[in-house]
Amino acid sequence: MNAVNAVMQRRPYRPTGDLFDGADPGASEVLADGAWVLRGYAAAHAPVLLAEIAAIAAAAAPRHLIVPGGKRMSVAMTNCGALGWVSDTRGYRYEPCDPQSGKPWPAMPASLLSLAREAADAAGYAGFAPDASLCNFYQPGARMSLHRDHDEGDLAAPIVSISLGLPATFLWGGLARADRARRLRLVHGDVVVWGGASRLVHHGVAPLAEGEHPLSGRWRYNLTFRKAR
Ligand code: MD6
Ligand code: FE
Repeated sequence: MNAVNAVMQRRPYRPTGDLFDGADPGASEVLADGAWVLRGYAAAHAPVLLAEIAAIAAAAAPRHLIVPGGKRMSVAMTNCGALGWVSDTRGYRYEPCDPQSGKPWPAMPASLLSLAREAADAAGYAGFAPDASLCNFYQPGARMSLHRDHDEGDLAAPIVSISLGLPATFLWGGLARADRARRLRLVHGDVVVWGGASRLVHHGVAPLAEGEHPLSGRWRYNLTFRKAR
């Protein structure tokens, strides 16, 4: 079954717009070949997800990593799962333990794992078994420059990305870094699934605008699930 049929069988397509911010769990949009935005897919689960994020942050504090060039990221990051993504002056990699504490990353909560699996399945990627979830914490002004996610051992697996809290402008580029990026608004509850022909597309996040979200205050959270090994 291809991705279009998988989504169509599960959820009838309905066009969306900002009117439906986080409130239309039935809608999905094709972003590119292999890439989907499932509008509002996680919205109903937000209270549980936010509680899990708080527990993860309590066990492994979000921190501003240093990129190999020496700059400090404006987004604070932590991880859950068997492996966690880290960066320092030596490079980017996945590590089984939090370098800050020496302890294993907190386990991936079952609620997060099952939601990520279901979203992947809805986009036509059955059997997604993530072993890493990067948890990103944005405050107004924080941004992520264009990058590709290519540190994972299994590039055949998709990435599932859940957005919560303040809205963001997602930058969706191309396979070449110089390709012009589209701007896409991601709001609370939106889930992006991408793999296949889009797996190595460049992407980023524009500086987060000031705002106040009823559930998260001045924060945007993003969880990305990957098969790192
Ligand atoms: C973010 N996300 O949305 C940053 N990467 O805060 C990512 O860098 C990302 O959303 C790969 C796949 C999905 C993503
Ligand atoms: Fe990324």
